[in-house]
Amino acid sequence: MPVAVDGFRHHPDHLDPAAQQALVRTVLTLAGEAPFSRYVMPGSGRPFSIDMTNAGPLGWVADRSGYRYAPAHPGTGRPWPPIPEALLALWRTLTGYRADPECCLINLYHGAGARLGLHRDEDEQTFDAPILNLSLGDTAVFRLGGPRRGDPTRSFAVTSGTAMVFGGLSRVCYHGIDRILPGSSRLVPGGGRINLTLRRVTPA
Ligand code: MD3
Ligand code: FE
Repeated sequence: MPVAVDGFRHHPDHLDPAAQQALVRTVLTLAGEAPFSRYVMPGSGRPFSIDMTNAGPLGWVADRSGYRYAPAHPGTGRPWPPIPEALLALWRTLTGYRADPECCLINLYHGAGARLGLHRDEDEQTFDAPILNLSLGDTAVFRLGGPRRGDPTRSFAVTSGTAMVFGGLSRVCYHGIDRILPGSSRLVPGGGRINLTLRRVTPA
């Protein structure tokens, strides 16, 4: 356990190589239906350095007017594809939460410049449910702080096949991805890292 924060659980190698490969294929199939987008940040309009898409009844989207959950893909206008069964099974096992997630955000990190600044996940209507996070492909340097922006932070490497559960206090902690170690895995075709973030959006 590299970091002790209440409610945080870290499971390196939770997914074996065959399960990781199957999940990558599932995600790429899903992205055929709901293509990756490069969102821009509200206000500044600066693009994120990662590509995103979603599965589930509610997808997380960003544009100049803000961050929100939407029932349809902003580009195609079609509903997001359902969250794959394999991911629902992992959610049930690892979180034990009484209701299924409503959003599976899929982040694709490509190349050395891809990062995600320190932030909190706070666009949800409830923080009662934990967040389940799965990493596939290149190793990421993950940073975890406390519930306030100025709190001290720790960084640690997150490798392919890792599952992390953010419940309790950790649910409201600042976190981000400092950088990706390019070429550290051959799992994702063309290189890079895929992160799956499963969230409950509305109260169960
Ligand atoms: C800690 N994604 O999509 S995952 C995100 O790997 C996001 O792509 C990063 O942060 C990624 O919002 C980091 C780890 C993560 C996700 C949710 C959390 C850490 C969290 C919620 C609360 C505390
Ligand atoms: Fe986050």
